[in-house]
Amino acid sequence: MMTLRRVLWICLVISLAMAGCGQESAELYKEEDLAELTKVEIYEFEGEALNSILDFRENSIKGPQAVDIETYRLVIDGLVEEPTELKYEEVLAFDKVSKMVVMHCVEGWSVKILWEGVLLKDLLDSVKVGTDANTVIFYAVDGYSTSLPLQTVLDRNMLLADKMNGVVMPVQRGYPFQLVAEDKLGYKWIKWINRIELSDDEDYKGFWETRGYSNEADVEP
Ligand SMILES: Nc1nc2c(c(=O)[nH]1)N[C@H]1C(S)=C(S)[C@@H](COP(=O)(O)O)O[C@H]1N2
Ligand SMILES: [Mo]
Repeated sequence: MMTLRRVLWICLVISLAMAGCGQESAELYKEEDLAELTKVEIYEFEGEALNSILDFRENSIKGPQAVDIETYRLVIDGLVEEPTELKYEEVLAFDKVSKMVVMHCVEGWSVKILWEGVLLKDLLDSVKVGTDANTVIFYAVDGYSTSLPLQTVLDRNMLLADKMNGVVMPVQRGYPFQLVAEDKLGYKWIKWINRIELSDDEDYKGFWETRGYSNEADVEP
């Protein structure tokens, strides 16, 4: 027989393992990185106050991933005419765009950040997306994945961000690239992206989506 106390303990352990548990992020940084970051980071944009990079919690399934930028490649493949592999600098050669966007995590916290990066639309145009593609599947170096309808990615002008608040994206936040999945919950904001696959599988489900989180992931007003 399971006692009530035992059931409560099991619930606690499970909930700590879920997307909702987070570690405050300042303690994840080395002292010298923190000093550099606070020197460069901007806290205001067009008269609006921004959150800090340090306001995030670390929620990732395997913790921060160290990506070797020399060997890093962003693969774009699937239903495209010209599959490609881009180096870090090749991604950054696309036109740069800045946007102030709030990221909402399912657990209730949110952060307003000035994101800087390249438009997904520009990346996708460069590989000539097939007419049968309707879904974009994103993969990351930690085995995480998530997906969005192609139309949503284009309509919302989603960015692949390499900088936040003027700072090159820290390892903890997804260096080299995080998806700015505007109007979608935090688990669509995939970090450490290394592959973008064009697909016709509208029912594809990523890491948290296969574990019961909504595939739409719309932020409720
Ligand atoms: N590669 C990768 N990206 C990821 C995750 C992850 O575990 N791995 N977690 C997601 C979740 S649940 C959230 S809320 C956001 C922001 O999490 P962070 O505060 O840990 O950056 O990143 C998302 N992107
Ligand atoms: Mo999350």
